[in-house]
Amino acid sequence: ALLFCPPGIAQTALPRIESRDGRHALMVDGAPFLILGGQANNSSNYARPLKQVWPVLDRIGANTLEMPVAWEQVEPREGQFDFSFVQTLLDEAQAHDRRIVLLWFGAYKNTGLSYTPGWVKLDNRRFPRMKKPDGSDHDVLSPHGAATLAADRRAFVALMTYVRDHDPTHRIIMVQPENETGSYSNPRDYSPEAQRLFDGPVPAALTRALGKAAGNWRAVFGDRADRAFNTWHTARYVEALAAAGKAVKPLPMYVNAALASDPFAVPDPVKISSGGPQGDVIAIWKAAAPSVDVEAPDIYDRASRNVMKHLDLYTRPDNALLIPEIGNAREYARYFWAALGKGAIGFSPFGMDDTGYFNHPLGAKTLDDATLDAFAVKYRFVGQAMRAWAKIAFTHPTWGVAKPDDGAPVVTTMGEWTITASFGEWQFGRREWFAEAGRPAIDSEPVGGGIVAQLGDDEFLVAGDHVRMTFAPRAGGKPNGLVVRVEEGHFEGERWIFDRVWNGDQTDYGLNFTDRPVWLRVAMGHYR
Ligand code: N0T
Repeated sequence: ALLFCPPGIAQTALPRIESRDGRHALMVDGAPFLILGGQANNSSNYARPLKQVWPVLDRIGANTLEMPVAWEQVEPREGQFDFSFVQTLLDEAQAHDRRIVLLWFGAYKNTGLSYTPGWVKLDNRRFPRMKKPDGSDHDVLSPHGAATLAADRRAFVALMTYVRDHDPTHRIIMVQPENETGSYSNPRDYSPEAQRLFDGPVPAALTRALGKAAGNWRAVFGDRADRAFNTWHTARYVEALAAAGKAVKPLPMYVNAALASDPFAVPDPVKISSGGPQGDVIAIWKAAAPSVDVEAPDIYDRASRNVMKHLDLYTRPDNALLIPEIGNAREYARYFWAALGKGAIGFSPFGMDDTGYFNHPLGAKTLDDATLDAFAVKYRFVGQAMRAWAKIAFTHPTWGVAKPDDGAPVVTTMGEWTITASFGEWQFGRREWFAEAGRPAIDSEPVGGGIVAQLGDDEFLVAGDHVRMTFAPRAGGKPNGLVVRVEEGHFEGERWIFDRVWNGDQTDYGLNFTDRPVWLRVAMGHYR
């Protein structure tokens, strides 16, 4: 349909998020894509350390690099822009055949202003910090600072303009404006100007979106008012960047959250990064920031119950699940399967480079082989079928599982069939038959997980590692259900290639996925 396409100019489709029937896909080059990502360390955004990033991405089989670009880096003097690092990044991403997710470290970086240029840091009159209740400065910029927003937005628009003009093939597939917005210790700005806003009415767009009656912030939100207020205004600030950036080049944009320590509780507004897009305030972000496509969790909590709850909170008909950061320690890798089963469009451990920095205890103590392999085995396996899985997950019911901390089996029902994932099993028989053999070593390891896609009423695609998947008729369902056939195969592009039939020891005691993931197609049926 592009009639006057100048020769040599690639007319590839823009990346975008597509949503249908409550499922989502990140479309890249016109088809569903799964980010098998790695995020570089915070200070790796310069040409020299970038050389230490690619070998780690190669090692784990990542297809995408998440890389910061800092405001201080591109606008060291006001109005003078230098995008040479962005060009280096584009050139090297091309050479290494990787996609890029660009992280804009602007006014907010883990809430603080450390990535702003010196001329911003040093001018508190023009770029005011938040005030604490006692009137003293808090080291987070106020989202009400009009000059801050204007300057931050101008730099972000300059970045997006550079991207528009220098990345015609869309190697950069997503953009994250700011990083972990909000404010720790001080739930909102208590300056007189902010106080005036706080005493005024909640914007109708917000009360309408939440189905609440009109009123001022305290009246509408009670003791959650300070955080709700800062959430709205922080989201509006980010919306201004995202909208202006998209007007230049409409790439998908997402925001990341420093999460609540207990996703089941009402967060303490003083302890949480108040204002950020945590799971309990996604609706405020959606109402305030329509140009932001996705709210996303940064997972640095090892407790399986909490991780699964965070994943649930961000999996919504109006929000694609994306894990832009997760600790790079080995025990986090199994959540890859859980995320994929929830239809995730991307997954990315943090700190994936060879600069020698480790954010332990958040992530790994060191990137030794066992740590890297925990991610690499999964990425290489799914990577080989990436386009096939991304399309299947966009168009079919899926389920994923990761070994819970207590090692207990996890069960679901899909149509007529109950699927049980159990962990720490031998590949033969039931563990309890072989008490004298002790327990398999993996029984005490934080490994194991898998994914299931329901391809038809009685047909499933299954994969995983260190897990036993058992398919059985659901209780109270149609009688005489059984496993008819289990095929192992692989994908060439989107096409299924049959390799062998599993039977006998391989199927008598469930489908035992070992340290080597495989794709299985399971046909179930009912005999008459
Ligand atoms: C993350 C990363 C980087 C007591 C931490 C996590 C990244 C940022 N922040 O390495 O700084 O840029 O998005 C904050 C998690 C706080 C947990 C505190 C537990």
